[in-house]
Amino acid sequence: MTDLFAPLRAEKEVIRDGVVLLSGFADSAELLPAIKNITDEAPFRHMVTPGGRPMKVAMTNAGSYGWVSTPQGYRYLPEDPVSGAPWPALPEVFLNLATRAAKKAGFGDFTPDACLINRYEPGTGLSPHQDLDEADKNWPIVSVSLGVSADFQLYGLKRGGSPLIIPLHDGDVLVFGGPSRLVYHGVKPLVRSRHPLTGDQRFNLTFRRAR
Ligand code: MD6
Ligand code: FE
Repeated sequence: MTDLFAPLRAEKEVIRDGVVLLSGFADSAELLPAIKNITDEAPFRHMVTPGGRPMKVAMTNAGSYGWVSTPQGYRYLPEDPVSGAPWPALPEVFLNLATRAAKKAGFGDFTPDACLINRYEPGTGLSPHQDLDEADKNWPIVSVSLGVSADFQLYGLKRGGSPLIIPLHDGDVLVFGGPSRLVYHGVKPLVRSRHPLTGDQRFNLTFRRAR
């Protein structure tokens, strides 16, 4: 069938040097069953921050390494500390998507070894942070939004200031790298709404090269 909206959809938008938005690049109907398989093995959990508080965003991981927050700090671990087992492998649909997105965004060959999976409920946001726990910051991060839409906050390389707001919808892919790899960013608290495949929830996948 002809996609009547194809000419209207921004294929690739350079938001700023190193931040590229690929609108509608990912297919949630294909990715959500893979998330279900992963979370059957490694369920979502509310990790505890170094400050001692449970995070509002529920998280889990797939890949050779998984990002964890503990009272002792943030790090990448090859095993899920809850089960002691290795994190579930990156499914082919994940790998394929992350590699194609990085290439399309202009970052060349990218093979992630880690995928952090975030789950947001209405009212849940993520406070501004930098992603600093990966060994080599020359690799980009590929971020995939699924389900309910959210407002992404893009700051600069220093804390503070007023952010650029990027509305992220189901299937949007944001690629972050180069001179913007270390910018501060966050997610505004999720506004209650419904998506046919995720109900009132938003999922986010961030593909990284941890090691
Ligand atoms: C989210 N994303 O969209 C949270 N980090 O739910 C992130 O924290 C993030 O989107 C690094 C690079 C891209 C991101
Ligand atoms: Fe982040």
